[in-house]
Amino acid sequence: MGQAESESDGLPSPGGPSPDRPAETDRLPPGQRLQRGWPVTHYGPVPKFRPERWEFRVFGATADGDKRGWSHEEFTALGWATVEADLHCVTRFSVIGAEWGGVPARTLLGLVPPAPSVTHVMVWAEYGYSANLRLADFTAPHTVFATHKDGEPLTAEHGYPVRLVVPHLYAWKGPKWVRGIEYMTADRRGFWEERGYHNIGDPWREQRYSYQEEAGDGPGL
Ligand SMILES: Nc1nc2c(c(=O)[nH]1)N[C@H]1C(S)=C(S)[C@@H](COP(=O)(O)O)O[C@H]1N2
Ligand SMILES: [Mo]
Repeated sequence: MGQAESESDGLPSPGGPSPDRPAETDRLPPGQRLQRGWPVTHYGPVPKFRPERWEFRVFGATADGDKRGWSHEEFTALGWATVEADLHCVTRFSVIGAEWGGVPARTLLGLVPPAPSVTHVMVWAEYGYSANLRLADFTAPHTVFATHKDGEPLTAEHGYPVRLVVPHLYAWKGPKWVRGIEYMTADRRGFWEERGYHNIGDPWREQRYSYQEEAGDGPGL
């Protein structure tokens, strides 16, 4: 789980931009290093995409109490946008400067409004992987259900057909192979949040592990 890992091996904190310090470095949160290329990181096997069985579901506390589902064809026809965003893995590498294309999370929220009492969203992926988000993290303008990166469709190992990108949180908060979202009226831990990782996961505050949580950061373990 990494609890034994040193908390003090971070890079010196970046100052302002300078000619001999590339802008990329200024975008590195504390304790992260710049990663060239794009490694594949996940737990478990890569699921096989079966379009005829695939559905993106919205359920839980919707405003009208109904569930909603989109086929792959329908999902890819929803309003599209591009977002420039970095990916910070809690294992300390960061991929800087990707252009993600897909459906902004707030677009989905507009299409299927949550009940007023909704405070959190659980994002569900294949094989039961999940990540919980505060509603404000979910509705942030750059939170996107990505189908493309740098103009190319995602590859299977990077989450095809749909993955979530939440640029301001550690990347485990962005499930690959997303299958649906659940509106919640109280917080509940997702897959890694139940297994020693921080309930919020802000890389700029180095919220890596659940033992760092303070009162109000998450439900009891
Ligand atoms: N379904 C699923 N999504 C996942 C994971 C996973 O194990 N399963 N791992 C997360 C973690 S820890 C990281 S760092 C990113 C890595 O994304 P990448 O493989 O596209 O770089 O995916 C995230 N999304
Ligand atoms: Mo990660």
